[in-house]
Amino acid sequence: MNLRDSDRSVSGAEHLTPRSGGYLHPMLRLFRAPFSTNVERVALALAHKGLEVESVVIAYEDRSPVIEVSGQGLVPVLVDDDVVVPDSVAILRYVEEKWPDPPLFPRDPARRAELDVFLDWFNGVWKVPPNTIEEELERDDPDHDCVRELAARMHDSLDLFERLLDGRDHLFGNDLSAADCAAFPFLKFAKLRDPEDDELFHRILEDNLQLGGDYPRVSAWIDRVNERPRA
Ligand SMILES: N[C@@H](CCC(=O)N[C@@H](CS)C(=O)NCC(=O)O)C(=O)O
Repeated sequence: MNLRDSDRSVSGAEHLTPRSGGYLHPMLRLFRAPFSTNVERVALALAHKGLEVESVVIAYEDRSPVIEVSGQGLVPVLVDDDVVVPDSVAILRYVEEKWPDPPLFPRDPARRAELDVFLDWFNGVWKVPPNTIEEELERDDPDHDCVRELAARMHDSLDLFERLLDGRDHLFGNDLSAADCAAFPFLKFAKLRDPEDDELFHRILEDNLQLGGDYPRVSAWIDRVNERPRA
């Protein structure tokens, strides 16, 4: 999506100056909201690439700044000069294409395809139980059997992540990749939740991903990725 010159002024949002210590791309802006999992995906990726951004922090009660710039109301949205990129995974791919080093996607086509499959699975399959639990709990008469079944599915998925981390520091190898950027902001709730963050979706993640001392590799990976910088 192209952004016309006349659209560049965005009102009603708090503009932050970039944090110190990195390269400031003069035309890179990130529309974000506090505690957003999908924004954190992008913040990890941008920091990995050494890119700094001007942040435009929106409140969910007033999406007008992000709608004005992207035609839709969800964050993150990355604005690079006259290119507007909504959607966290699309942003990860865009950033990789434009700033390939250090990489977040494998250069080998087969390994790249495996990572593409993981990203589709995480968004299209793994996220379904927590999203459905949230929808159920927001109903007047939640189906508690359904919630219990989905909660068990969430917890069982920890086995898979524990195995993905067998013998390596990150989900797709020893180095950070787009898989870690995509999964960490959700899985981190197994250990970490900001006390100020009381979003229902995040409490569902926290409640149903408890490690209980059983997933040492997942636990160490959460600590490892959490130490990384965010843009
Ligand atoms: N597929 C989008 C989803 C974006 C999304 O759902 N963003 C959330 C924040 S994590 C949002 O803007 N929520 C506002 C709302 O749902 O009202 C992506 O991956 O970026």
